[in-house]
Amino acid sequence: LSYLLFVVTAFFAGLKRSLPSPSKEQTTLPTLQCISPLLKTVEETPQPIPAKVKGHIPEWINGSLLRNGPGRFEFGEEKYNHWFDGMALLHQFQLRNGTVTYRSKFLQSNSYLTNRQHNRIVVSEFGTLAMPDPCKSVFERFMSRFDTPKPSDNASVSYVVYKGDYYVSSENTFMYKVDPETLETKEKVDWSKFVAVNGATAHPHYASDGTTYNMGNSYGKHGTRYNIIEIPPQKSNCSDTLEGAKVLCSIVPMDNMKPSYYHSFGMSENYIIFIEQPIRLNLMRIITSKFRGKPISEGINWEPQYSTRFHVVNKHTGEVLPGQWYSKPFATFHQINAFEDHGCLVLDLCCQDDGKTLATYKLQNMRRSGVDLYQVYDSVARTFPRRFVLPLNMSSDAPVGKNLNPLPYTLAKAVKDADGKVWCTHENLHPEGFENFGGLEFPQINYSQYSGKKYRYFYGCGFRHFIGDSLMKVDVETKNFKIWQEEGSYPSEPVFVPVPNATAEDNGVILSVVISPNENQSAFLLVLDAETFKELGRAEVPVEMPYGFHGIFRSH
Ligand SMILES: *[C@@H]1O[C@H](CO)[C@@H](O)[C@H](O)[C@H]1NC(C)=O
Ligand SMILES: *[C@@H]1O[C@H](CO)[C@@H](O)[C@H](O)[C@H]1NC(C)=O
Ligand SMILES: *[C@@H]1O[C@H](CO)[C@@H](O)[C@H](O)[C@H]1NC(C)=O
Ligand SMILES: *[C@@H]1O[C@H](CO)[C@@H](O)[C@H](O)[C@H]1NC(C)=O
Ligand SMILES: *[C@@H]1O[C@H](CO)[C@@H](O)[C@H](O)[C@H]1NC(C)=O
Ligand SMILES: *[C@@H]1O[C@H](CO)[C@@H](O)[C@H](O)[C@H]1NC(C)=O
Ligand SMILES: *[C@@H]1O[C@H](CO)[C@@H](O)[C@H](O)[C@H]1NC(C)=O
Ligand SMILES: CC(=O)N[C@H]1CO[C@H](CO)[C@@H](O)[C@@H]1O
Ligand SMILES: [Fe+2]
Repeated sequence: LSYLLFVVTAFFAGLKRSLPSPSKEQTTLPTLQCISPLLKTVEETPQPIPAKVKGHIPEWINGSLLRNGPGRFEFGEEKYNHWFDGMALLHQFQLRNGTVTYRSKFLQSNSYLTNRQHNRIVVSEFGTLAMPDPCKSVFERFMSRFDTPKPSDNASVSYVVYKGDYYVSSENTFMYKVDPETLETKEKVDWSKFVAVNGATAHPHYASDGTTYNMGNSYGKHGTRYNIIEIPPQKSNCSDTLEGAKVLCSIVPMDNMKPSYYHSFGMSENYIIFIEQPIRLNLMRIITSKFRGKPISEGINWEPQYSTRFHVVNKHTGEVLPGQWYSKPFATFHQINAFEDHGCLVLDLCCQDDGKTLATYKLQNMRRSGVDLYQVYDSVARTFPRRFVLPLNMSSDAPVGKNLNPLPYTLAKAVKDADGKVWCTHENLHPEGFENFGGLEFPQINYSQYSGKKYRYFYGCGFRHFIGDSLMKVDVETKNFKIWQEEGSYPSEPVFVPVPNATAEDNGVILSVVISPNENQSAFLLVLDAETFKELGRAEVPVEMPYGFHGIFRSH
């Protein structure tokens, strides 16, 4: 095999690998490979096509990897600005008895259908403001600025499961139920019809009894609230979709007109952990965005004058714990895991020291090339896995100024101030040298067995580019890590699939979809042994696929 496979288990202290594919000439600035072919509109593949298997795909893998992400970036002459704006393309890699088939379909959302019908962008997206219909009169066009923006329903971020049904979700009001076998779009579901929230995140948590938890904001007459939502496990009677969902508890923001943006939240066996971070939604700017001719994305800002605060809620009672846990400002999109130990919460997160990333992921930026591309990439903070410890069980006479973390295996600190606030300082969940791989995002664990529990391994993508360019496995005990990478290859979020009757946490495989901007390199589904991180096999699919966001494995 002519590809490059790095498996690095050693401590990386000494390793000095220069950053992304540096150009040969010493004097020139670093460059990055142009990835615009991975950010372009593609055709759907509605009928399953067979993939060409190389190596060996274990016969016991029986099910499908379902993935979501943007697949169409323009209608007619009008183009989206932001990576998150592209229309949802649903992918399915079906694995059966060592063979693989692929299919994909566009989500038939209202945004998609309306835009296609008009052959222009009618529905505004996160980073793209739909322009008024040019056929309308000047007066009508002016007045249309005062309409409330039509909410988009392009659920392009992830697959989620509620009551055993599959949905695609972004983080707004609407989700779509989809048929995981055929990828057909089924009914549209409006969160606000079931529970008093304006939407929910694309990253719910699943408890072992099937109860699902999520979070969403509400903007009522009493002000803005962050709400924790509980969705019951089964369908009872004829109750469908989200019936029975309820608000478990509401949390008051630090600043009513500037609530935090959150992309996910943490959950341990007994607690929900909400991280109120200094990425703020400036409601005034968002409400007036259309009038001011700006997309919604411009109302979201990094405001590091605020600290980051942790809120802990008892999942069974809905009670918000009285503690005040804070940290210096950081931004987080994905939590890795959380668990309880000796009266403390251990919280592992992918963190950035600065939260300006959202604004940088504009398509215009990502489609640059060479030095230009490198410079924009380099301006974005890297994301690193970090561990925080929150002592839950502090008596009021706990000493001020002392580290209250009793756990011997982590250097994370929690120090109480005279005013009762507890300042938490993280421990890096990675060794030195890890920086050279660009940090880690898209974290995944052996979820069904270890979510909310003490665990040992997580997986993720390294980001020496705007998109993932390696796969990693990190051992949180030793902090050793393993890596898979290949020149010119961009792997997606790694999804762990356990071997039947597994005895070890990492008995199973990692599935990831690998794509390349090189014309001679076909897209493929990569299957790694999760334990050794060595390739078992790959299934090549001669179809263009853009880089996507999240996926889920559905076993048969
Ligand atoms: C995979 O699952 C399907 C559906 O349950 C079943 O019909 C099939 O026999 C299974 N195949 C293998 C190889 O286990
Ligand atoms: C699985 O594939 C093998 C050959 O690769 C074949 O011998 C076997 O019959 C297949 N099993 C099923 C259940 O299709
Ligand atoms: C099921 O339906 C019956 C009759 O319609 C109703 O009395 C009962 O409360 C329902 N149960 C649940 C859990 O919704
Ligand atoms: C809280 O602290 C007390 C005394 O330090 C201890 O006995 C108890 O187990 C702790 N609670 C939890 C949930 O760990
Ligand atoms: C996690 O690991 C255990 C073995 O410890 C295995 O039984 C289980 O199926 C795995 N679950 C998932 C979803 O990976
Ligand atoms: C896994 O466990 C099931 C039931 O516990 C058993 O029937 C099956 O043979 C086992 N499979 C393997 C591969 O050991
Ligand atoms: C594929 O193309 C890339 C650049 O376009 C080149 O660097 C690489 O050597 C080619 N690989 C093969 C196997 O031809
Ligand atoms: C207007 C709107 O809600 N657009 C959404 C389209 O989908 C992306 C990705 O999920 C969201 O970020 C946007 O908010
Ligand atoms: Fe996400």
